[in-house]
Amino acid sequence: MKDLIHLFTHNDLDGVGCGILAKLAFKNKVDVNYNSVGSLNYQVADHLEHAKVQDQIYITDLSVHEENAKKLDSLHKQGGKIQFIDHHKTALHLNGFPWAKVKVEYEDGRLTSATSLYYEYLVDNHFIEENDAIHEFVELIRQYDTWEWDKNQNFKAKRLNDLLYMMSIEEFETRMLTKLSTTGDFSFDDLEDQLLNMEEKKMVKYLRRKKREIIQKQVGKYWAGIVFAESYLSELGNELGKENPHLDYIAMINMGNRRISLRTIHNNVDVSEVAGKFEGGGHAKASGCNLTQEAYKLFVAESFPLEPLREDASNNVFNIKESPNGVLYDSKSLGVFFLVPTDSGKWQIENNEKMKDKLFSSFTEVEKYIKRTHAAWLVKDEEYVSFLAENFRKLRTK
Ligand SMILES: [Mn+2]
Repeated sequence: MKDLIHLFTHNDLDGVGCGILAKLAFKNKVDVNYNSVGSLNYQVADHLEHAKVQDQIYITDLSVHEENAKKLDSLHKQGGKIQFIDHHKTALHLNGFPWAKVKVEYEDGRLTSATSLYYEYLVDNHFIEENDAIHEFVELIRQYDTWEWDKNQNFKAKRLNDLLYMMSIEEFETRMLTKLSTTGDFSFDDLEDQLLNMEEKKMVKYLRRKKREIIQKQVGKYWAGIVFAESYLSELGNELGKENPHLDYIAMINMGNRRISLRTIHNNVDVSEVAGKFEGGGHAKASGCNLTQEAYKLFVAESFPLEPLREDASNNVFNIKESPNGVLYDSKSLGVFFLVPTDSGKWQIENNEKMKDKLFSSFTEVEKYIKRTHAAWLVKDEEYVSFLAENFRKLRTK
């Protein structure tokens, strides 16, 4: 009489959180099956072939297709114990079945996660004993899965996710089960802290290197920042996007698996639309697609002869963006650009001692123009100060 309880769940942090809670509650009576989005339906269908009516089946954090839903429903009608718990909008239609509970947000507006919903289910049914460590563990996962951690700058949630990806699911489970079985707060031990710190240092170095490799290129109607990368893609896409607001999106190309990851920080750009052109899709702000022949030509072959962008000077005190005293940029093609605000709040460009006629509605617009057309970069304070001194001297001797 083994494996009376079966849990089918996702293999990401939120799904693994459900697996850990199930093991805390049901100990060795539960068999946990971790799945990718693509493998869940296959695994569930396979299990239903020989499922016993007296067994309990849980499915969390991933949705079942119609055929499986029908099979689950008929098993349920025969007296089968089935509980489906999810928080994805795309699964809401399953709420029509008595065995499904899909909830996207709480009454107070906070977003749910599969782990938080499954925890509440286990508590309500007295399957698990509450403690502070479990409470915190569940909340960290909920914040990570819903991106609330980013708004709250809750790096403990981010570190919990990093830790999962640094080891096997089994090792992560074992570590978490030990922490959650003892009283006290949820915290990382010395070894975990060291591992996480080392990983963070590695990431910072990697991002610094990648920032020097970014190439800009117009692809269709959008300006893309192109970089070859295969690690820390979500952090890299976010940082490159923030540092290059003049680019519509960032394309991170992995030559090994022939995939492109697309990220944007702009609300008016939909990268799932771009991905759709290359056998891909996803969300408006984060998508992925294949490195098809056409994508290879546009993103790789045509960008190969182009030089990487120069980085803007950091740590400036005087030559800073939107400065009312003017902002100085340099470029390989046309030399220095001095961006100056006009009395009416618009911006103008001085290049080679000549003021251009064109007026730009904002600093963002004028910077976008010189960066896109001349790959200009913000110069260091020293150059800015000597530029201003030189201009002042010229004015006096006129
Ligand atoms: Mn989830």
